[in-house]
Amino acid sequence: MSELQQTLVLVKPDGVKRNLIGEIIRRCEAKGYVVLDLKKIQPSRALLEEHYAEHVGKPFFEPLVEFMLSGDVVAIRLEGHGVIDGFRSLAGSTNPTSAAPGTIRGDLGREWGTKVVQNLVHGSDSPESAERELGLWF
Ligand code: IDP
Ligand code: MG
Repeated sequence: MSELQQTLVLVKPDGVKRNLIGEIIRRCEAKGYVVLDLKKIQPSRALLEEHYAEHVGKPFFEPLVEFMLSGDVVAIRLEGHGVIDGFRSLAGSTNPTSAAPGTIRGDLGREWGTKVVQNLVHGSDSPESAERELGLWF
């Protein structure tokens, strides 16, 4: 059985611009997870470079940071038993073209021909990432 956890969810600039903040939070709450804290911010480059440190040096790193700088982001502290894997499951796989229908990325996302894939949300991928990322954003 999974323990009570918190994870960092981000609604990326594409989700904010498309007015999908409510729909994304609705799916989290409908699943039974609890929004403990939430804020809409324009992140700094320094925060984004820390947040995405694992991707430094990859070809999509700079486009990813530029994309995340292109508008407001909503940061959510989400709580529930097993929420780290559970939110990743709600979000769907990274590429929205192949993400399963029923998921946030599968139902609401698509490719737009951009250098970095725009896929609406971020979710922490492990307890270590969740602790690190929540510390950065909150
Ligand atoms: P995740 O968001 O599903 O955890 P990561 O591998 O951590 O995926 O990548 C971070 C973000 O970088 C993705 O959500 C996506 O926006 C972008 N990205 C990842 N891999 C690629 C790629 O191969 N091409 C373009 N963009 C990518
Ligand atoms: Mg990731």
